[in-house]
Amino acid sequence: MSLRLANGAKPTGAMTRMLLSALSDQIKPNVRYWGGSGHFTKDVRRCLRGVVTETEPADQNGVRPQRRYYYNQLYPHVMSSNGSLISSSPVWRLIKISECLSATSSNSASCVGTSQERVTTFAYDDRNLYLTSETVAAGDNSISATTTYSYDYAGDLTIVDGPRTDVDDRKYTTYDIFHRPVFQIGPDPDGSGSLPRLAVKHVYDGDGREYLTQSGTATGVDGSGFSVTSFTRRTFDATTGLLIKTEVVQP
Ligand SMILES: [Ca+2]
Repeated sequence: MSLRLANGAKPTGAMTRMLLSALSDQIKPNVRYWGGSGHFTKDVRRCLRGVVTETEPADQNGVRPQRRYYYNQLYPHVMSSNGSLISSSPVWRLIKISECLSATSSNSASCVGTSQERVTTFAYDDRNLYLTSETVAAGDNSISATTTYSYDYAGDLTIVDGPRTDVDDRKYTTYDIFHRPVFQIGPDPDGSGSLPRLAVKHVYDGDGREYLTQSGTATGVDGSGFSVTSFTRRTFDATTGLLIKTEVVQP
């Protein structure tokens, strides 16, 4: 975006940030989306940082279901020339979505703060602003469920820890040096019991195409002890590179 002040001058860095911040708060006009049958499917309001509200058509009770999106300016950190982490320019991140399980016909947000509100909140890490957790809770916090995300040094998502706390429901993914998923490993189905984890292995050819997808089991969260039970094999035309055959095989 190229900003100009009223006198035609270019704003300074700090002034640009102030102007962009003010502009990003400006709600753009409502955009109404229409389905093929001629009925509208939803109204969407946006500001510069993203969607602000999505409002569906009224149900049989005259209630218009609505999703409300909230954003915050967060500061990624970068390494300075003397080796310390410093705040970089702020960026907008989605931090909350509010929806109503039930609402009144006159106010799509009448549930806010009650058990009838479903609030999804997002948290980000301090350095790279990777998504680190997603919590779905009632508006009065009577119930909540949190999924957490872990990353390796390269920023690849390695562990998804689901909301269950009574069992270990973590899922794992390993990557090759090109950040392509290699093993996807499910939770241990029976804790210390003898059942292995369900696992999928992705195999790529020299052109980066996934020509083999193997399903099976693994004993380790890094894919060790992998045993194939079935696989999908893809064959590509040697001249055009197009997929010409897919085989699903039970060995
Ligand atoms: Ca868990």
